[in-house]
Amino acid sequence: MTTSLLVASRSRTPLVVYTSKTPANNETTVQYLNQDKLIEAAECGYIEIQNPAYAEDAVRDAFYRARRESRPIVLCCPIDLQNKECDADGDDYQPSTAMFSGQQSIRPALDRVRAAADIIAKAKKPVVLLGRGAMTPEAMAAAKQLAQRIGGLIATTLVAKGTLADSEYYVGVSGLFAAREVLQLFDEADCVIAVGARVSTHTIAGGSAYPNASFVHIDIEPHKMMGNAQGAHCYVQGDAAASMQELLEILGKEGTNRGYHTAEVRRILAGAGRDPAEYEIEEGTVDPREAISLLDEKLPPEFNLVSSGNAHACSFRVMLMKRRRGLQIFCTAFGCIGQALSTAVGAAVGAPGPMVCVEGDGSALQSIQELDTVARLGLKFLYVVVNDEAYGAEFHKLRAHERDPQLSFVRSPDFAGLGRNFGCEGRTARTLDEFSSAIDAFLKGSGPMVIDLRISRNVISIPYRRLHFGMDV
Ligand SMILES: Cc1ncc(C[n+]2csc(CCOP(=O)(O)OP(=O)(O)O)c2C)c(N)n1
Repeated sequence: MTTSLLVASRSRTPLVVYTSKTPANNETTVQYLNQDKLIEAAECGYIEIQNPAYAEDAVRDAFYRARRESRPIVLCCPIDLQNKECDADGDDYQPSTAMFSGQQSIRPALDRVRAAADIIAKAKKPVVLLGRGAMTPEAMAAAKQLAQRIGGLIATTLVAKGTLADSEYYVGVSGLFAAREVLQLFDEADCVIAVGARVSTHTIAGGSAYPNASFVHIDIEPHKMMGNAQGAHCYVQGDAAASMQELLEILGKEGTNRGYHTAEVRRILAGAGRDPAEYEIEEGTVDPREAISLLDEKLPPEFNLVSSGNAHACSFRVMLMKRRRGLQIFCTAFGCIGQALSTAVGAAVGAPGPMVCVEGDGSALQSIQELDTVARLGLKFLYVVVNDEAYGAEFHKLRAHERDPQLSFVRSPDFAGLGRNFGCEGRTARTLDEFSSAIDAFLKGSGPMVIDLRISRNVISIPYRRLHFGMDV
């Protein structure tokens, strides 16, 4: 629970969590906890109702602050207060939405936009790098226009993966997860326009991506350092859409530079990301690369997808699930595992359309009980457990450091059986055919399904080969 609070806070999720606490001045009671300290450490806000007359305002305040601060606010009504009379009956309650219609879009300062436009106008090979702050329809429309105008490649951060994926110059996630051919294109870049992105060390591959580029960094927050501990050549503080629209105004409609928009780049991108490495696939398991590509092909693009983003097998999903999706969430915040299933349940309730959630077996065991909610709500929900019967990330790291990899083995329960016991349909897939027919059955049905996908431990993902085995792939 505390991990999830921190994850929600780092993900900047507006959320109100209702809780209580043991009676005041009784620290010997068995359930006593210094919870304000815990909540503070989890980087959330805390509101405690100490007077019943304040209860109604406290509720509104909690929602107001959650929306304005874009993080979880824990609202606590202590147990000894719950027996007291509250004068408010809720009839006159005004929700915080009546008082706060959301933040206005902040226009950037003109001198900064001009300085940015100067850099961009000189660029021959620009890359437009989009983060989560550039995922509104207005920002996406402006980014598309900007990339079109300047001949830019479109790359994203991990959490913004899939943004403008329909563009023929979309190259996927920037950094460690990028295909080799894409990294080679980045070597030629002379300008990166990062919008609504932190430009973390992951996004710039520890500083090795874009060796020759000037950075224009556009973000709503005051100046931020990038992952290489450098400030951008030009930092523009402003709303993503508004700043790109201003840039387009200054740059004008026409340009002579084609940048990356050539037949040769399209040819490179069409063949990018193939992994020719061969591995022995153990009996009763599948090659995760083939299975994930199959899943990507079979799922209709409007289906929503939630996936863990930190373990080993997630690298296959990030690199090989290429099609556009409805809602797409990669749970990477705080670098922790075990958050995808619960996140997907919330997202499935909030977002229209079927939900697909993909995570590893180690992660699945941290929150498998959430399947109860999935079954109870009768959601059209596919939970794919990518099962290598190990903490795969640890397995490969132990091998890379020539330590005993068996320490990472986790004997797997029967996830399909667990799914059935929770009230979902359950299938085990040990071959691609079994996986394919399980997905077909899910697509035809209307309820939830768990697929226990047994994958080979021998296949090492490209990011892990790069990062832990020092391979130039
Ligand atoms: C909450 C939490 N516990 C432990 C870790 C360390 N850790 C990172 S990846 C990983 C293995 C995850 O195994 P699994 O979910 O089966 O995915 P795989 O790596 O096999 O694809 C572990 C234990 C972590 N990041 N977060």
